[in-house]
Amino acid sequence: MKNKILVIGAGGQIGKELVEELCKIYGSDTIVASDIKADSTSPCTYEILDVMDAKAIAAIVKKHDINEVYLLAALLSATAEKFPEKGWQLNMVGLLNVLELMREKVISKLYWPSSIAAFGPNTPKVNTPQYTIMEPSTVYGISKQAGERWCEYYFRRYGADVRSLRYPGLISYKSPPGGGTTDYAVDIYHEALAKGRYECFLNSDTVLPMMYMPDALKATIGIMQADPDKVKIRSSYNLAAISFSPNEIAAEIKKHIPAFEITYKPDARQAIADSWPQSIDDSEARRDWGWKHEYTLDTMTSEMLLHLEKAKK
Ligand code: VAH
Repeated sequence: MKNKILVIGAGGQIGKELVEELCKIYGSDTIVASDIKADSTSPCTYEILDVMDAKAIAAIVKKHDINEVYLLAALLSATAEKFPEKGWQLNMVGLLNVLELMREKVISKLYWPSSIAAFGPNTPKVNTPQYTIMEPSTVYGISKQAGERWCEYYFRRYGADVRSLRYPGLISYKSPPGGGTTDYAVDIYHEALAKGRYECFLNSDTVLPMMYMPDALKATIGIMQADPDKVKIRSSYNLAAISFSPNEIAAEIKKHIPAFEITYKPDARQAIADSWPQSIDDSEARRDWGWKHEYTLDTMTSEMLLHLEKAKK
């Protein structure tokens, strides 16, 4: 029985930490990490892989007897606005390449991340429900909304066991963010420790849904381990933890670094953030497969500063 797991996009903000966590749970001999660039630090077997190359994916799946795939390769919101064609191609062709392996029964389970970016400016902004208006205004969001439709289509038409979560902004100390609009919430911790000040590229009152990486990893592995009958939504589940604005995270940091100063200089990413919800209703995920978050802004800030401080020594 094949039971090996392939992580595509292992070099990204989520991928690096997901590979570490999967190796802890299943053993590093069960995990194969892959990305477009080499990585000599990988804790498990590593392959260079372009997710746009369907034959290369199939060859690695065959070579390593892969049964499950976590597909994380994507261009995020801010980067995809700079390179719209590449953003669309990478995010969509990559997904369809792996969904086709599901249809052919070459692999039996797939995790693919959507995002709150799949919502748009006409979506209700507070406690955004699972089912609502979705008119994303970014290439990244359009690719996520289209990807959700394809996931549900392949489930209904071919029985593909694909599972998905609409991630909020993710915050971690282990790996840098990768060109997203929520990256400020990672950069601010680094700058607070390094310089005691931070110039934020969003307005002070821009509230966005966010999540500490350990909670995101718990949700990602949790939905993949869930009994298939409990995964009732096969487009993508809303997923939530905390929502805050730049001035709220700055106030939390000031509890630890009283002299910390924040200034605001909104850039093109403000329009992207303004098109997204402020908070998410994830009651379906909590009801169907027992999701619950652990970290608050307070506990996340304490952990982020503690680990970043340690890393400086
Ligand atoms: C981005 N971090 O900013 C990603 C995420 C909800 C935001 O999808 O593009």
